[in-house]
Amino acid sequence: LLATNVREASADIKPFEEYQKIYNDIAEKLREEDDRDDGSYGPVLVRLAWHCSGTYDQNDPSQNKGGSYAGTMRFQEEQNDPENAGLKVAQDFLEPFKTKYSNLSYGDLWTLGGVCAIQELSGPKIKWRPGRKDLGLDAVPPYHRLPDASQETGEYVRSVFNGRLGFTDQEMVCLIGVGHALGRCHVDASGYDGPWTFSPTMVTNDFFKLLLDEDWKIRDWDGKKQYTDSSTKSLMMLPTDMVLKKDSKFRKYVELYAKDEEKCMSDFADVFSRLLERGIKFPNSTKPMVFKTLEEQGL
Ligand code: ZEM
Repeated sequence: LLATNVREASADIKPFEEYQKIYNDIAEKLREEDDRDDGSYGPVLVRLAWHCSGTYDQNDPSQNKGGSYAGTMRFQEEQNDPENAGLKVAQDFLEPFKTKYSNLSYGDLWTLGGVCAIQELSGPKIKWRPGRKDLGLDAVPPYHRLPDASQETGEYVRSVFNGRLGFTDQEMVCLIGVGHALGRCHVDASGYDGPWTFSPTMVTNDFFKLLLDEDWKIRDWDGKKQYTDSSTKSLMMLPTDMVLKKDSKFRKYVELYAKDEEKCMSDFADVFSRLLERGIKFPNSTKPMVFKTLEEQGL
């Protein structure tokens, strides 16, 4: 990464125990509030962490480099990016902790929210570092950096994950497939409809198995072009998801992750952690933190 393309994280951070407390607060709220979709706000928190990070562009030397550092999705200007439709729910869910922990930045809060959701939904441990700072309106990244689900070529998906975010084919397959084990599409947000898996509140490698094993047909409806499984007609795939099966360079990793859940989870933990840190340089004094789940603490 080019040196001009990173922002320096603050070395002035709280001790580990303080962040574990914030983690616990978020996890407890996740456990208590089940009035969303399949019973959890976890998936939308993961999507918020991804969308605040996924605007990073390694080739952009300007102030609008994007990434999770600046917390700019708090501004209408970034919320109005059509790809961010529906994410206000996640921001509102986390807002009380911004008030309670007054010097916690939005970037730290939203990325920690994603880490907490992954772990509490039985996912792997995600290493996380604090020190992001809220910046002003001039740090809002331009639109069209986040991927458009209607694009159905490997070239397009690579232009986002490799071109801008700097991930390999294997890393992008891992990120998309584990991310889309969780949650669902909402007609009133993206225009797409339905979940990818039968267990949308559990972090699994099921997306990869279903993508390979099911017979996916274009759904017959008057909504956007999406795919549906022929056997139950209750699951969905986006056009960009289908690319992972059709492009042979992606498909070999789909096959790998469908077969090897352990590798899938450890690769995901590593790449998701790096996604949340795109465009940020942390001081050597800031060591990666690994939080205990509520269950591990007997809470
Ligand atoms: Zn998603 N994603 N995503 N994604 N995503 C949606 C929902 C969720 C794409 C995409 O357009 C969409 C990654 C990559 C990509 C999650 C996590 C991750 C939705 C539905 C769309 C349209 C939104 C709605 O209607 O509410 C595209 C095109 C991607 C890449 C090519 C990556 C990477 C993710 C994390 C690692 C999650 C968890 C959801 C479910 C949100 C929810 O509210 O349930």
